[in-house]
Amino acid sequence: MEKIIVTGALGQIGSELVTKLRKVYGADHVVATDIRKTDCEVVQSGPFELLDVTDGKAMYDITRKYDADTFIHLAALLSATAEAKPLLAWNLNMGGLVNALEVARELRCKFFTPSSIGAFGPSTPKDGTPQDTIQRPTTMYGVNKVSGELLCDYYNHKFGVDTRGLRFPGLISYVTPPGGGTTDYAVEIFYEALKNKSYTSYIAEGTYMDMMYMPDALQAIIDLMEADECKLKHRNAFNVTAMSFAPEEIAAEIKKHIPNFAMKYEVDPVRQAIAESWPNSIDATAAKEEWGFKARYNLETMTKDMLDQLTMKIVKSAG
Ligand code: AKB
Repeated sequence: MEKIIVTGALGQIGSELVTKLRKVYGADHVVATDIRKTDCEVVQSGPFELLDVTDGKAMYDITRKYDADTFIHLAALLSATAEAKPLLAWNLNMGGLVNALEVARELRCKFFTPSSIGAFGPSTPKDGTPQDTIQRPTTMYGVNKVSGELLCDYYNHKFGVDTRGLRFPGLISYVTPPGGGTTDYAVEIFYEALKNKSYTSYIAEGTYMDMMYMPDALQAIIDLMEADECKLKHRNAFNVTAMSFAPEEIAAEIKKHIPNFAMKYEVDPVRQAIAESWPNSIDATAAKEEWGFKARYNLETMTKDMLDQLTMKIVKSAG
């Protein structure tokens, strides 16, 4: 990867990925793009361009202007927002993806886009969900993700584009909050625990979902993109996970650090239904075997680091 374009660069993954890629590959080698521009590190620390991913010509022009050889396409609506605005989700998630794949085909870029545990549905085996299994999601987000996985495979076998992807679980991070996802509770809980010593979960007790701490997710993207192509049997949409927990388990872990932390439940039926349609835990054997995927953080180490980092962030912003 010499010159990398990132779409959705101010989102939850993008804002940390751009910073990490600039450290590894050099600030001038990573072009951040987003539909909005704010006064943040990503905008200030290297090249930045405004880009609406539904505008294929603008996307092509920017990629050509910087002579990029790698395209990382992150811009997308998450599951809960996509369920509230299904047509917008189809147009943005699929329109943006096909534009990005076309740019990668025309300009011969290596390509990455994330899939999700949302690509599975109620008829998928729930525990230890295999890499290759039934994918009949019942959400618009899931329909977008399965279609996206297939489209990336198609661009690879039809046009030879070097497409790669990961099925991300819920991502937990302290830099940029997620927005409109089903797994967002696992991030919100930390902010509320530090601020109010309590959290009201919109996901019910006993609902298990896979999760991963952002540093592991960023390393997984780089490792997959740097992996030897000959070793990849799956190429797109590798299952990756670091932990699986239910709301009461993350609450118990937080309580070890904040003993008077209290958890309440007010279940949101829409997000609960989405969560129940997803696996309890997925199997990442293919990613481990084909390109050496390894997660460093588990529930215990992630919780400690999140609380430490957020505490520092709060102290900094207060001072
Ligand atoms: C969401 O909750 O929509 C995302 C995801 C698991 O893809 N975090």
